[in-house]
Amino acid sequence: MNLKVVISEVSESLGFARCVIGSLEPMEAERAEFERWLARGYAAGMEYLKRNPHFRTSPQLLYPSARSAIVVSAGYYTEVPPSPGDHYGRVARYAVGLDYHVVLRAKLRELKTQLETKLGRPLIGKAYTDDVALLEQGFAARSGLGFTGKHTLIIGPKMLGSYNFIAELFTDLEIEPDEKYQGTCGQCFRCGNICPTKAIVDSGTVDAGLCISYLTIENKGGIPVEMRKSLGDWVFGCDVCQEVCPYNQRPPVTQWKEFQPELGVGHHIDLFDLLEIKTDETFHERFVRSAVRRPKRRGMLRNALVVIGNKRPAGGADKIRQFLDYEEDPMLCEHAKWALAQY
Ligand code: B12
Ligand code: SF4
Ligand code: SF4
Repeated sequence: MNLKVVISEVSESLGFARCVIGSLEPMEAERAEFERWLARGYAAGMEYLKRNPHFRTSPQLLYPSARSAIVVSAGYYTEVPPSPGDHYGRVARYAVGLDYHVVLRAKLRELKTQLETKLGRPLIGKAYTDDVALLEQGFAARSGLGFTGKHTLIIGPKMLGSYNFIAELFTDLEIEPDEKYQGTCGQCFRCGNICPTKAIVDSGTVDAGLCISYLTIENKGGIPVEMRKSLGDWVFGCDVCQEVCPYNQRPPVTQWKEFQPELGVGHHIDLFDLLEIKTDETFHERFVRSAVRRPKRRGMLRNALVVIGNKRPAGGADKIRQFLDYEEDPMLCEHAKWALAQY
């Protein structure tokens, strides 16, 4: 039985776009790049990333019983419908459906179970995606899942593009790792030229502190006044650098129902509705199955106020005044007054 063929068949039948085998050797070259990135201050307020660069680049330490990792990509691309109105903000495509952390880990556990049946023995293994102390892009690139575009995202071969999550199943299977995939951006720098905040600072490096994705999701404070206009209508995340990429011009639409907008928050969120959410509990209940809950009520309402200020929808000024009548958080009140001043 050819183990790699079995793994690839099972992974394909579950809907993963691509599947490769990663070695657990330390990621020395990637660690050097990562440390350079940290030293330039590009991790901004993401303290968890600064804590232990050694660990994030030592896959063996993550799961000591493992002997290799099955590295997969899962497409999440869906078409964006026209906006329902001016008082709606855009959601980045990766978050329009159900929370991918839950979906992907469950699918990887299914992969493990099916492999156990085929191999006729239990596997020691663990599934990871995103919130794991591993530099997933460096790991995926080294394992041949795709190549690193200048926007830093992994671009898959055969026009798979970059609208793909990365996830890993670490197991005790001894398998020969795959080779690095050789792809290139060539002379292109469309992503860097179009980025609204010039966050792609040189070819292949993102200064997270400037990235709309960071500002709207990870950032715990206010959005700097001078950057607010650049957010445009992005209320959660940003896809601009991916939209212009030549490798994403005919992206495969995801076959996974879990990532369809109908099951999640969709491509557009009603900003006036967001302003009506008065407590963290209500916010949590509303977004419990969505990645959009990450910035919490405070972060999401901050974003909504910036987008309202940028788009100035009819009726928005009244909504903001009503909001200011009861809101006590000084950061949110400052954003609300800024938004009002845009009318
Ligand atoms: C922190 C983080 C962010 C930050 C910082 C992003 C960044 N570019 O660094 C912010 C909040 C801005 C962000 C935004 C987004 N993110 Co994010 N994010 C992460 C997270 C948690 C860690 C990334 C990290 O450590 N960056 C640090 C820097 C140094 O990494 P890097 O620039 O890629 O450099 C590495 C490699 O490129 C390589 N490398 C670069 N140059 C060189 C040179 C040499 C010689 C070598 C050997 C290696 C090398 O080595 C470096 C170190 O390993 C990962 C999940 C994870 N656990 O890894 C998801 C992850 C990267 N994010 C993801 C996604 C989907 C996004 C968004 C598209 C979401 C959105 N639509 O809003 C945006 C894209 C913005 C962008 N252009 O990057 C996906 C990317 C999937 C893919 N196809 O690549 C990931 C992998 C999550 C997942 N499991 O699917 N993200
Ligand atoms: S996600 Fe948006 S802000 Fe961030 S690098 Fe890409 S285009 Fe720039
Ligand atoms: S837009 Fe151009 S430079 Fe940027 S990732 Fe795509 S191919 Fe590379």
